[in-house]
Amino acid sequence: MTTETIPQIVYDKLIAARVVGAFTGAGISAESNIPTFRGDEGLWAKFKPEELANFNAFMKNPKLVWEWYSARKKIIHGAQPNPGHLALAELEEIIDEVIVVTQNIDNLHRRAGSTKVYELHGNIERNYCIKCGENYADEVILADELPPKCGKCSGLVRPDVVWFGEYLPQDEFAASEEAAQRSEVFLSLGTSGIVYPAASIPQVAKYSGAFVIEINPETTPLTEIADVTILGKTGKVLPEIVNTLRSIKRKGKNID
Ligand code: BV8
Ligand code: ZN
Repeated sequence: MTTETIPQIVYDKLIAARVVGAFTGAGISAESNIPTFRGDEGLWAKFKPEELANFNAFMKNPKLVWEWYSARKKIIHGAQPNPGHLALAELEEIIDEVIVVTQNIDNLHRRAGSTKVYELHGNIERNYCIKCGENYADEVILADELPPKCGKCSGLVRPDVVWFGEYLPQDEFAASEEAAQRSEVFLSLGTSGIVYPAASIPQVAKYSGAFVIEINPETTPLTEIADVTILGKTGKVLPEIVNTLRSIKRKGKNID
């Protein structure tokens, strides 16, 4: 079912659930003024992912790739969690267990207060030397000329994100699959659902019996497996859902 409003079944399923999983993409951070990847104002509008978010492009032109990442780091450093991130974190006060599986590298779920977050595509606030593995914080990186070199072995330093053609962190991915298998309700929030193997996570939830709720302004390939697709922005729909759940819980408490 695709709808612009929040159907009652969403509340019925969430209020009865003990374990809720959430799969998030760049769309949940759009209202924090972080550009998404696809769509006309998206990051990829100006160039192809292949040109920048991959290791060969990095080795061919590390300065260009670093200019793109340092620009994104600055946007992300200035960004705040928005009402969508905050509502997802607040859900932990209502549901026994909430697990967030994110494709995003902006760290906004943790900054919003979510306590169980798996980052499938890494975290832009972390960097490491490709030669000796030494870790570097952004403050050090952004103070240096680009591309940053390792202080220990003068190897090239890269952002700790998963590029196209690279494997996802195995432990994060396995934990995300396990969470999807346990979820009674599974939310797909602000993702175009086209990047694999990440986009297989909502499908694992579905085929393990979860009730799947998608929140996105447009339909996506994941709409096919969603039980309900709410066509809207997460910054508006999630707070509405959480506030209503809270009042249902309160009423329930008053009744017994
Ligand atoms: C890999 C990090 C194994 C870097 C990113 C099948 C199986 C396995 C792999 C593949 C496969 N088919 C193809 C592949 C290869 C590739 C892939 O999936 N390509 C796609 C493009 C077809 N996958 C890989 O390469 C992966 N690795 O497979 O390793 C392997 C190893 C060696 C050899 C072979 C295989 C690695 C993929 C990870 C790439 N890294 N990011 C960085 O960020 O710089 S991907 C990038 O896309 C981001 O992580 C992003 O999160 C992700 C997905 O995009 P979305 O988050 O969904 O964002 P998007 O802009 O697309 O959509 C936003 C949505 O939000 C829209 O629907 C919009 O309507 C909505 N929205 C807008 N505003 C709002 C909103 N929603 C709610 N509220 C709003 N206000
Ligand atoms: Zn080094």
